[in-house]
Amino acid sequence: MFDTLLIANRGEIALRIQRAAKGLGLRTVCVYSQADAGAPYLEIADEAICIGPAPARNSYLNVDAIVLAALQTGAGAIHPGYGFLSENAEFVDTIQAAGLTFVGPSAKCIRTMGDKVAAKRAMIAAGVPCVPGPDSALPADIASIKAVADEIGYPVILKAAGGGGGRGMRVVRSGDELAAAAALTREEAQRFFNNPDIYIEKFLQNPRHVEIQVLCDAHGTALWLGDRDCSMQRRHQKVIEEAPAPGIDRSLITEVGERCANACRQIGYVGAGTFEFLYEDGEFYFIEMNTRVQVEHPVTEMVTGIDIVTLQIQVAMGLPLTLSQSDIVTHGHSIECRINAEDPYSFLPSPGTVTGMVLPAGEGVRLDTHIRSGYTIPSQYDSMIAKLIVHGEDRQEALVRMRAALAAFEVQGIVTNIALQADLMRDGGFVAGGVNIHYLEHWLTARSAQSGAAA
Ligand code: MV4
Repeated sequence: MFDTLLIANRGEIALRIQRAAKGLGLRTVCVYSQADAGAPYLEIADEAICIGPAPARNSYLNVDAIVLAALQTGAGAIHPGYGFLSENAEFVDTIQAAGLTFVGPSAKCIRTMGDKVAAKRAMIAAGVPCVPGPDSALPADIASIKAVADEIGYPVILKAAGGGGGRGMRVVRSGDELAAAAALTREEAQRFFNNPDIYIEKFLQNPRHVEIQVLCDAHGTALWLGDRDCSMQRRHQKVIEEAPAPGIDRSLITEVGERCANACRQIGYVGAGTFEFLYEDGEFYFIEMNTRVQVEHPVTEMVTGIDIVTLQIQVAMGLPLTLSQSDIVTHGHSIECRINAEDPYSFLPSPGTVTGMVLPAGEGVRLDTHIRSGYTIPSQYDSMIAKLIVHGEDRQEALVRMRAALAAFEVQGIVTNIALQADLMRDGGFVAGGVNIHYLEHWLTARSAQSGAAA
């Protein structure tokens, strides 16, 4: 048990976690880099500790500085948020060696899910449907690789076992490209992830990205909290997320959700997590598991009424979940638009100082942001400055509310993608629902062809 929580993150998620911690009566400790000095969420922390200069490697990725800050302030637990050290098993080991609690799964589970081949093997054992392809790393000799590729059928995709999130992947469309592609992917895997293992899967040409949220306690309860569609993405950066995924048979979702919960029980998973799937032609295919809370968790909170971050912290305290699967009922529809300080055409980050804000509000509108008038957005971190989330009785009402919220939302003094989000909320393809992972990039290409801007 602990009475003080250190939040090893920044921005909107640092504020989000603080709100949950304070709701539980915990003291909060925030760590910050010199670039984040003066950030609004630091003012409500019981203690704020500067842990280093702006570069993340010297601050938010500095394991020793973060653990030392926890020990110095009497924080008994550390919440990693998302990104940074949130899926770093060594961070967990260091925290636990210092006698502190990590708000998340065991280092063992993080390592297993960080090795995409081991993850696939665990999923197959638990009956979670996976992409066709062996649950083992590829052998070195090209003859064996060709034999596996021939059995799967082209196109295939080669992936780094230590990769994920779109890094270290290569599509191969015919046998004569395979040897060079395998050598390149293996070299990148070693260089980027310090692990040369690669694996092979059938390449799905036009899938949707649908994910299942899970929440498990340390007493054997594993729940799945519905699904999210995250297909609206550009270069592996999600732009819009929604829950539930439109147009998918709910009995199929339930079957996949139950298998995810079963997998959690089998591997002894504790905490919040997300199973990522590709969905194509009515079938689900597991690709990765994220062992952290995700940016888009609010859309699940809006349709289930469950406070995921609060339950994450309570689970870390050793408390049992009082919910059972029959309590998890999703109601209505929720959409999230990520608001970025970026040029809506070039997508280049556009940091600067906010000179004024006009905020959206109204029934079913939620704004998760750490910025305010006068705040200067640092250039060293990702460009997301807010998440605008809406809830409606159905998808149509959620769309109406999102359009109104975006129209009312102003962040003055800097450039944002609010106008782009507003255009997307009126786009026929998106409004129809069920677009695949390529849709937004094609839409941007078509838009730039009309206006000569970057795609
Ligand atoms: C795939 C795929 C098609 N077929 N695997 C991208 C990041 C990582 N989550 C895995 N990814 C993909 N794996 C097979 N067998 C297509 C992608 C992919 C993708 C997946 C989800 C969301 C956006 C994506 C963008 C490009 C490629």
